[in-house]
Amino acid sequence: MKNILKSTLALLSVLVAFTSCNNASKSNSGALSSSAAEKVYVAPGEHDEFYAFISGGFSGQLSVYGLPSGRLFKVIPVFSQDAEKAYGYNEETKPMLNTSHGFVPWDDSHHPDISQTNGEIDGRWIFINGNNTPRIAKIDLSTFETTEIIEVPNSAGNHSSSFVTENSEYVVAGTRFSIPIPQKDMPIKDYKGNFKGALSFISIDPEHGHMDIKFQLIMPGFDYDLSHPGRGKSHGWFFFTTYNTEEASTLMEVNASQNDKDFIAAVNWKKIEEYVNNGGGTMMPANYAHNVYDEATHSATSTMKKEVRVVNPLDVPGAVYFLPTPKSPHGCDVDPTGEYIVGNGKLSANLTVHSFTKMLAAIENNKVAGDAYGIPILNFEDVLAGVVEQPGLGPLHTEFDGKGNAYTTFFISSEVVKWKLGTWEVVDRQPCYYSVGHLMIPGGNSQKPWGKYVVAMNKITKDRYLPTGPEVTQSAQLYDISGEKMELLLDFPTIGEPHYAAGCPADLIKPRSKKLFKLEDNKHPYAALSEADTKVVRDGKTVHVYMTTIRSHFAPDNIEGVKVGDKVYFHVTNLEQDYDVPHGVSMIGANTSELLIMPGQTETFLWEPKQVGVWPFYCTDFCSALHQEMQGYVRVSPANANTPLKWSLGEDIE
Ligand code: K7E
Ligand code: CUA
Repeated sequence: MKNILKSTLALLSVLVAFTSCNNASKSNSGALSSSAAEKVYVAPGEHDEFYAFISGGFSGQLSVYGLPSGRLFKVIPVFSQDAEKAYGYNEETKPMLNTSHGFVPWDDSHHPDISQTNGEIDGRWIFINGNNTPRIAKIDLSTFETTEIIEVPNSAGNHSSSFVTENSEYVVAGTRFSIPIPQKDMPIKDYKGNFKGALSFISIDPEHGHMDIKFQLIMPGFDYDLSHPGRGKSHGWFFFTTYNTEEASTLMEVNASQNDKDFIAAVNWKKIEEYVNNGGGTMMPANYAHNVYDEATHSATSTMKKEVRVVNPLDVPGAVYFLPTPKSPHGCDVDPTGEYIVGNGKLSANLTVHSFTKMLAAIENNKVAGDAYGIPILNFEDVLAGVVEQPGLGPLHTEFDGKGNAYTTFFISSEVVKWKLGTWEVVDRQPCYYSVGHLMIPGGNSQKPWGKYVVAMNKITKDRYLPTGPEVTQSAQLYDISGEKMELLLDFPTIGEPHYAAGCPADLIKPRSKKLFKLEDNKHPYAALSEADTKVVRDGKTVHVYMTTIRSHFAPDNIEGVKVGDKVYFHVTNLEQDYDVPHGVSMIGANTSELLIMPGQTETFLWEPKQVGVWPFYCTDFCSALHQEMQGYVRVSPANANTPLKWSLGEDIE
């Protein structure tokens, strides 16, 4: 058995190599027609039709592109420090990266998902998961800034996340790795039966989007890989793929690939919500960070939360079922009607599609095939809607165009395959260059996809771009799917490894995009709202500089009386009230990044001068014709000097 599996895996790797070469030779003849070039051409000064938010994978960030052009507009810092925008470096945003493990300035971000109203994308917020130190972040799509991060306790490898229900009631986090709950010192070999997997339902406040863990469902110790919400008729349910139902803890590529079928866990969250609202579940001690950025103070605060509500699925009969699904399924995708649940079995020859209606009937008729740790397992045949026969090798993810078609990526055979819901026939296939992971149709996780384009996100690019040393770019590919046949239009490089993406028409976001922060709304405790308010204040060895910027000077621009060993905080307010006029500031020898301050905003960096002298600072963002004159000096005296504290602008310090 094990040997057979090993040879299967070996064969699969050969196939990867084969298909890649095969594709490479095709790619030369794959030169695009001029009509393809026209379809992606967005003339200078024109706007793209869609936003695409592509996860940064191991960069920990989220990048913003236009479709169809593939142009990169912004990298939004989320889980990783970003010196360009001072995120995680300035005093205001450092608390965003606080966790129960302390300051964690990196994560692995996989699945962005946009908020919804009535099953349609509403363009208010976008959520994304941190996979490594389990977290979910919320980005405000009026500022394109990360405004909230919540850590997920009892979790490890927050992978089946962060998908949003159709009225943004919940954003969901499911653990990839099961662990002891609560954590404790125990032998790894005792995994089976003792480790557990938490599925977390995090409520979203409809007005402000604030996140709060409503409950965690403590499930058997499988790996919960991906998930999607029910919608329409299946609204109120959530579906999670599992693998490693073998509950192995070593040599997983073999030991977690033994069972012919793993499960999709179907969770009736409405039922559990009702149970919890009636006082069900138990509060369990926990320790997790909740970090919130306040737009009025332009500052984040981090609060450690000390308990979480956990629910044992056996206490809520009828709330959780297992649907047998071949074989180590990865993607768990629900079609726009909410009827079909696609389990993308990585090691399965066929693609399995479950029927929500049949699932309800099986539950109704109490047709149960067995149980796993007391959770009922339904019969495979009772819930099966159909199979797509041998569509390709290594299915990962499926999206829908809203016109009755599904599109599945195949990692090993490196292609996107289009098939029909209901008849399960394959109608088209197009190669990917190479080894595609996720794909994205704008509005994909909703009742209303915009089935004009699909973006395939590829793991390997090899010969597609100019070489850049051993590390070559990851890449996305854009296909036109408006016709019967898919047409490859464009390759474009991505930041980090693109996993999932989310997209929507630009018109949903553009009109709400903020142009500046109003100075009169600035409640930062160290703001200087005019040049008259600027000052330098000493408090022991700490010095606070209340500084302003406006084209083209700092106030003050000469400071004396700072000493070696001081902690100097520069609190810099940008007095500009015009669109697109940030100023930057940096100080020689500061052990942190520059600041990039938006109009009306205040940001702070810390400088600890170590050397006596007269040291310059300057504006880092080219803001006017006299940007190069936007500079100043700080005089640093010895630690025991008596130089009086003074500051000025436009006059000599006396
Ligand atoms: Cu398939 Cu993390 Cu969604 Cu990558 S995962 S591909
Ligand atoms: Cu301010 Cu350059």
